[in-house]
Amino acid sequence: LEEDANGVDSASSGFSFQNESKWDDHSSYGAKKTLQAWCKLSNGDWALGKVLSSSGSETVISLPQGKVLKLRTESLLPANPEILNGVDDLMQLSYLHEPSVLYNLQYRYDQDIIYTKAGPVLIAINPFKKVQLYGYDFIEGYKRQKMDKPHVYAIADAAICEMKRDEVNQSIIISGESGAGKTETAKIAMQYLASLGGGSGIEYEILQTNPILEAFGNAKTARNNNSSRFGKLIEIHFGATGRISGATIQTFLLEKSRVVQCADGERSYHIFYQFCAGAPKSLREKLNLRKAEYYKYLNQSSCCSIAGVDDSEMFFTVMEAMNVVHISKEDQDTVFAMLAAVLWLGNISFKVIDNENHIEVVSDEGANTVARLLGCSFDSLNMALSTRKMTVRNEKIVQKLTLEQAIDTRDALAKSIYASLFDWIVEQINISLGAGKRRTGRSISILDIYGFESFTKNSFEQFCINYANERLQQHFNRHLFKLEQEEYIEDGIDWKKVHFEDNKDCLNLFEKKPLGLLSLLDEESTFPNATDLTFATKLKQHLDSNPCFKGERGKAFTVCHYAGEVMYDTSGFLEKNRDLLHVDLIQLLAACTCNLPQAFAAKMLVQSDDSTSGPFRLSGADSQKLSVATKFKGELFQLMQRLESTTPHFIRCIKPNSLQQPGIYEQGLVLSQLKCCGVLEVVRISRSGYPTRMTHQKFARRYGFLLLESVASKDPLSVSIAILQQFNILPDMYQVGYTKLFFRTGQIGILEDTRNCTLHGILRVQSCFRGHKA
Ligand code: AOV
Ligand code: MG
Repeated sequence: LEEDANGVDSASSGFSFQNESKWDDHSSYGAKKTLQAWCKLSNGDWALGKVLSSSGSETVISLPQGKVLKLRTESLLPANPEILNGVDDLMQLSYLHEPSVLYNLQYRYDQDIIYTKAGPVLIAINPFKKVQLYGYDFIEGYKRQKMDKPHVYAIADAAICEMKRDEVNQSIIISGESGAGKTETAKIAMQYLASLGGGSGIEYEILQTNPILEAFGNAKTARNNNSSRFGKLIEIHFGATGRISGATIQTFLLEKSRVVQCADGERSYHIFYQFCAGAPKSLREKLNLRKAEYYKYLNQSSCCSIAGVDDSEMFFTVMEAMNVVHISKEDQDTVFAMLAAVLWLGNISFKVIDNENHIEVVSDEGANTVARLLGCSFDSLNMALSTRKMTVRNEKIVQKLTLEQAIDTRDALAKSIYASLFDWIVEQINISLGAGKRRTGRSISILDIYGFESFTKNSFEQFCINYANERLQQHFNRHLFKLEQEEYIEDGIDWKKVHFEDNKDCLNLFEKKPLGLLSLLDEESTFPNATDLTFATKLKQHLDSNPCFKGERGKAFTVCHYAGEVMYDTSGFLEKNRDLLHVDLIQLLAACTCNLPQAFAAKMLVQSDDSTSGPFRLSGADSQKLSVATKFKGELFQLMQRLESTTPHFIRCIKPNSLQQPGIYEQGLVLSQLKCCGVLEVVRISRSGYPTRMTHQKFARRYGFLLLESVASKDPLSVSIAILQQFNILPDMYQVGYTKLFFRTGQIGILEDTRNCTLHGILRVQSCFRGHKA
């Protein structure tokens, strides 16, 4: 059946696609009278029924379980003929509407065919199990173009071909909500690119960055057992010969709050558990390492293991990978010492020393181990965690900290050590991948960021993650809807605009100055007396009239994202946005005898220096730097600019159920994801659109010599029209614009074939002739 279906394309199947209304969402069964029809059940799901009888306004259908229903004819949607079951590309469906798309994807999913094309976009449905679609044979199949079914490999291959053909950098942009399969898909694409080889093992090195970055940057969340908590762009460079010459990895905003706190049932970063479970005895003794359950930062969420995951085995995989990317044994030991220091920081305890709740650090195993691992004395650690040096009216004073302040200070230190460690590792990887070298060739970038998130409680992290997804959605819209349609309109062809959900209003809500979410957040962050509540109130004051914003009671507000509404709790927003590490702590790190803390401190000082000209300044504080949100926004803008200079290839990952289980296909969940990324609209534009286009000049030059009769007027347009007529290209198959000719899929093929045959013919005659003369 699969085979049959692929042989059918919409132009030749007898379901000619010139009749626009038949793939209109609203074209009801009534006008079509197909043998089967879709009806919506009371639970919102769609069911396929056999039509028993139809009398104008009422239709009787029988459903699979033997149920017979009498329904209003206009409530039914026509079903596709069975020959179209499970087509490779949704473009081939005669009736394009919600149930037909859902059914087609499910039909394939049930047979473990997880990839389907939606015009130019690849849809990937997470199988939540091993599927036999990868590995050497498949890679070779796609490389030799022997396989042509939709696949990540096919996308990667297209990127390679277009990079070579057009000499333009390419990007593979992977999106989808949390747990949809972006990271796995990115790895599959990398696997294909790596198979091109590069010499001296560079391709293997590139693949081995994955286990390292996942260990340090992924964690179990309520949505995904292996959720990325950072964004990643990997740019793979190719030399003149088409082989891999190196790579650069750029990461975006790691969720560092997770190091000190995570929700029930979630975990901190994988590496902590892997380390506790897998470190060899000598290392355990040296670092005074215990089981994960012993550490407060790890045991607070009552979840230290993941079903089916062997943390201790993973530790060896990560160590091996670190060797591959040339992180020396010595450096690895320092990395582990930093991890242990972070864990022991969480176990530091304080004792209250007066009736004003001032504290000092207890000199126990926790504090002494931290001091030893960082390379500082207990006394300096105690000073840094229990006091704060300040300048008040030109006088230096030492302020004692309360228990609450001390805990915050300790946690801030743990977070900044971990985040610095993460950045340091990425830096080492980049050095090893030759990121610093001058590049001459082209590149393919793969983007894998954290997916859209909506939990019961959403904080600053979700705010940033969802903002990033909003930006990415804009890029997707721009390329698939806006630019495409603008080109048609600019060139004056007859085009009925396809509507799409533009998310620019929501982006505006975030980015508008001075009254957008980010600006208001920054402004509030500069007031020392501001609180999370005053911030929420301020948002309500200024944004309540914005249709994408809803004020909520207390410290909350709601944003209407392209992927759904999310209510944010402003608790901690200001603190996390300021992200100030007090100089006392930077000085503590700088004075450590261990080289990594020193390096971290040096970097922090440079960063706060760099950004003195930035818009963010916390009055009264002795350091100034960009706020987290503003810095993130800048990074996203840069990312978008970089992507704009590439030819994009889009992959949309879809999560079939919220249970992370194989074989379960929840229609409602899939539908909402298809809707928010505009899959139906993409298919509609591609199907009615004109993917091939050529200027009049180029067209006349390329095919003009095929004309049998000479044309009276030699201008390119007249020549072009004459060619179209001679080849009998049907008027529905092309349009003539002011500067270009636009063709439907496949139309230019006839001309190209004739051209090639003719050229070859001419060449043969010429060589014959030359042979004769000789
Ligand atoms: P994400 O990257 O989109 O979420 P992942 O790529 O981590 O999602 O996928 C989640 C899980 O789904 C993986 O750990 C696998 O178990 C499974 N999975 C996904 N794709 C495949 C596949 N092609 N074959 C087999 N299993 C798969 V997040 O990072 O949370 O947004 O922030
Ligand atoms: Mg991921």
